[in-house]
Parts: sequence; C-alpha cells; structure tokens
Amino acid sequence: MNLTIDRDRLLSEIEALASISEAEPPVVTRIVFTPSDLKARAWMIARCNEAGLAVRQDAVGNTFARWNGSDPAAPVVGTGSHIDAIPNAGKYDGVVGVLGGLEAIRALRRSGFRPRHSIELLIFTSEEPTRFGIGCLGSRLLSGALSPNAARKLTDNDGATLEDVRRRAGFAGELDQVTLPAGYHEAFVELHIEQGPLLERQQIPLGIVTKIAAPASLRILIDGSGGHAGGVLMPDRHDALCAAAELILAIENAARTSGAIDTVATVGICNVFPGAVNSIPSRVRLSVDVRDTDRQRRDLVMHTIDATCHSISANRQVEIHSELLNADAPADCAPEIIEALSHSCRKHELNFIPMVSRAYHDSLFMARIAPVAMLFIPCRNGYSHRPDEYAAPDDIVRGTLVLAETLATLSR
Ligand code: HGY
Ligand code: MN
Ligand code: MN
Repeated sequence: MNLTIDRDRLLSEIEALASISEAEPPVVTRIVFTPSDLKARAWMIARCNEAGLAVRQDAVGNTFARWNGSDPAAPVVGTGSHIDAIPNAGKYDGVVGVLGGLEAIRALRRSGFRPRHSIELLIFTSEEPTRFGIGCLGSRLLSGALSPNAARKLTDNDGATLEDVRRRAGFAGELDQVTLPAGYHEAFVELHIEQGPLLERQQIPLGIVTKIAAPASLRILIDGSGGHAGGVLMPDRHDALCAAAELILAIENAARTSGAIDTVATVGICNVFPGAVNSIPSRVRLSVDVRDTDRQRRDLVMHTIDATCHSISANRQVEIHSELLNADAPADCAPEIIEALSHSCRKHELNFIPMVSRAYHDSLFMARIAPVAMLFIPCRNGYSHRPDEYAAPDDIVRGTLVLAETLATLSR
C-alpha cells in the first residue's frame, strides 16, 4: 500500500479552518454553536462531501463522515476530534485530529485500499467546557456518560439552555437518540497535539497514549458582606476576594503537595462583584479544574478543597457554596489499539514513546464504549490553549501517516 499524505492540502486546510474564528488571526476562538462554530462545521462538511464520505449529524451536532466498508455489518473504525476552541486559543488543538483524520482517509482512498470495516471521521460537539461548563459534551452523550436529562439542564453564561441553543443552531431531534448503540465501534483512534513539552524535549516525533488523566471541575461561589472601601474598618470586613485568594492558594498547595507530579489544579476563572475599586468585593465566583492520572489522588485534592472551604467560611464569616460539575474516571487505552499504533510507527521507522495524556479528550469517554488509543505529535514548548500554539508540518504529516496506516490495519 503506497500511502502518501497531501502535505500542502492538509496544511492549507488547517490555515483555512483557523481563519474561521470570532477573533482576529493568529487568535482562534470558536465557541460551540456560535456563528464561527457553525461556519466551521459547514466548511468541514463540505470537505467531507468532497472526499466522497457520507455525512450525518446527531441531535447535539456530533458530525459523522463515513467511508463505507465492504462489510456493512462490521463495527466502525472511528477517528476524529473537535473543532471548537476556547477563547484566545491556537489553530491545532482538536483540528489536527479532525483534518489529519480526514486526510488519512483521503490518503487511504487514493492508495486503492478498500476497508472491510467502515472508517468514520467523528467531529465531536463541544469538547471544550467554555459554553456549558462541562467538557466533552458530545462524547459524554455518545457514550452515555452524561444522561440526556442532565444535559438538558445545562445552561450557558447567559442562562440559555442547551436545548434552546442547539435547536436554534439547527440541531433538531432528541438527545435520547445521541447515545451510540452497543458495539458501534470496532476501535477509535484520536490524533492530537501533546499539549505538553515531553515529546519536543526528548526529540521524539510521536507519543502513543496509554492513559488519559481524570478531570474534575467545580464552581465555587463566595459571598461576603461587601461595603464601602473607606468606611468599613479591617476587623469588620468579610471580604469575598480575600477569602477567594486564600482558597486559591490552598488549592494550588493541595496539588503541589499531593506526593505526585501528575496532580494538577487550576483556578481558571475568577469573577469579582461588584468590581469597583472603592467597594469591598461582596461576591466571587471561581471555576476550578483538578486532574490526576490517579483518581484517588485527584479525589483527595477535591476533599481538601471542600475542607478548606469550610474552614475559610468559618474563619472569615463568608458563605461558600461549591457545585461539582464533573469528576470523571481516568481511561486506560486498549492494548490492541496501542499495538496497532506501535506497529504503524515501526513500519514507517518512526520513533515513539508511550505516554500519559494530562489533557482530557473525547477519547476519555469513547474509551467507555470502544477500544481506544491516542497518537500525540509534539507542539512547540508544549504550548496549547494560546495563540502561539504550534505544531510543525513534518510532525503533522508524520502523525497523519501513522494514523492512516493504523486505520488500514484496524479496518481490514
Ligand atoms: O482541557 C482539556 O484538557 C482539553 O484541552 N479540553
Ligand atoms: Mn483544548
Ligand atoms: Mn483538544
């Protein structure tokens, strides 16, 4: 099988998709169900149609582009990722797995390969938590990890429900129809940038993911008493932002002192009310992200956060309420898919290392309903979720080539 990746086309498609953004280049912002997301989806569907794939979308907008295999009864070999992007992001997160997946399929078709199992590109809805507060919304629904009822309760920052937003975006049908039938996938392989520095540091072109870390996120609301910045003396204050500051440092400390380098905790959002220089903050809203490859260690950090909230509340006489948004299990990748990827790397004489994914991905949930593994390519300085996120063309092409080889192996 003579596999060749159309480098120029793939790179130009990455640039074209990056230009569909709510922000000026080089910044990519593409929040789920916003005009730029819908435009990007339409652009992707046009590319899949051009490639001769049969395209369908489910009730939450997960998009399937299928190359029918010779055995329609055989379970599907899937690949894909996401095209939604957080505010102030780069052009490669998710996109490399979607456009690389499409080019891998095109390369196989050009090579004359004929799959027995259908090969299907999956573009997941809302992998990022930006709009509805929970990541991997599309793959959670596909895998049954999130119930349709729980999904219906999700609202965005303006209070709009997922139901209203998705229907206004043109996705009819019921969320109950999203869950994939048992045995739908033979395998699922996701190509993604590492979003970390290890591959670049070790000068290794490819990483085969053996485990995906367990994410948890929570929202914390702190209510103090506010007041005039001049008139209220220090002993009489119940300053919500000072309470938040103490809590944020305690969260950082809990991750730093967990006993393992794999524990990470981030307070990515801090909203202060009323936000006036001469008014004591009366309310602070925090969003917290805690991850670890080990679930118990991750949960210990969550317990520490809970205990710290209670002690700060008592000491500072502020109200603290926390709402757990998700606390997912880590996922082990399937040995047979890891072996298929390793075999492809060896066949193309490409060096690789096994590694853990510290970022979460849709594969974390696809692992609940199919054998999965991920293939990482390096990204410069490990940067991601920032406009200077960068993956080198040679790395993108190598990842796409190994993905194509692996899809062929799995779909024979
Ligand atoms: O946050 C993550 O790990 C993913 O990039 N959404
Ligand atoms: Mn991301
Ligand atoms: Mn991603």
